[in-house]
Amino acid sequence: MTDIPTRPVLLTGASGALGRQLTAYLSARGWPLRLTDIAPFPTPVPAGCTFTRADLNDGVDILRLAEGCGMILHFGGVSVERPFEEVIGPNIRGLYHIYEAARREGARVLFASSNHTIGFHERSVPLDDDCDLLPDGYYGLSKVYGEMMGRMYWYKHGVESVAVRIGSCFPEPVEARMLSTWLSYADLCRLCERATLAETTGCIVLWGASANARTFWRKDAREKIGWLPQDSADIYAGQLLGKTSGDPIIELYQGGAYPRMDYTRIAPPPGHLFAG
Ligand code: 15L
Repeated sequence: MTDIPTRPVLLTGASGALGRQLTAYLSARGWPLRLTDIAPFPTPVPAGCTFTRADLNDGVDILRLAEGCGMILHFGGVSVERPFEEVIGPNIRGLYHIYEAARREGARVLFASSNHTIGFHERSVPLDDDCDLLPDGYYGLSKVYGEMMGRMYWYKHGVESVAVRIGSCFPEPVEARMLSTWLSYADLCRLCERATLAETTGCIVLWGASANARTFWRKDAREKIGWLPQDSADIYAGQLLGKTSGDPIIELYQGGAYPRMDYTRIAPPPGHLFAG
């Protein structure tokens, strides 16, 4: 395995927080990056990379950008809970454009999925990658759609996908829940590097979290790409363990504040710990 992909890598969402981290890490290693985002790239574009402003809704632009690429790191789209009408364009139609481009180019996709695909699972129950999908809002639902789109393109067209259910990818964890869900920037960058360089991946799901002792998540397909997280939220436990919300719904579910947004039930369904 070489350390530099032979074909260009398309990175969507390049101007966002995670996109900028990936750009810095991969361009420093001499990777041929094609960057794109609907927003301008906020700093000078690194040598060896190109940046093109594009809307994921524009299928022609996305197909053109992906020409000749062997990998699409798909971080573009809406990345937090938003009303349905705002999510549908970038995260549903845009995703179709990404997978069509991958099919035409014979490219692999790394899909930035989210823990909000499973946000209505209780924190007390550890999950494997094949758990029931329980999205906690329209954003999480769009990520479920993305994972299913990857499966369909794998079975129908042989397009490889690595769906990463990202926990909380920030410079450092800032509240107690993130002692379970935190993913360091460095672990994310190494994961994307491994997912791109791996000989084959098939269609797999990974939990995007660092090596946190308090994790909610267990088995996944990380051995397929040879990735192991090297960082851990554990060193922040002393300062964060007491930093909880005080809201029983937020504290019950893995998705934290997302299940609580626009929540209109009087109590959780029967069987959930909180009930009764
Ligand atoms: C996500 O999917 C979001 O993109 C991020 O902003 C955080 O809210 C994260 O999940 C989380 O659950 O902490």
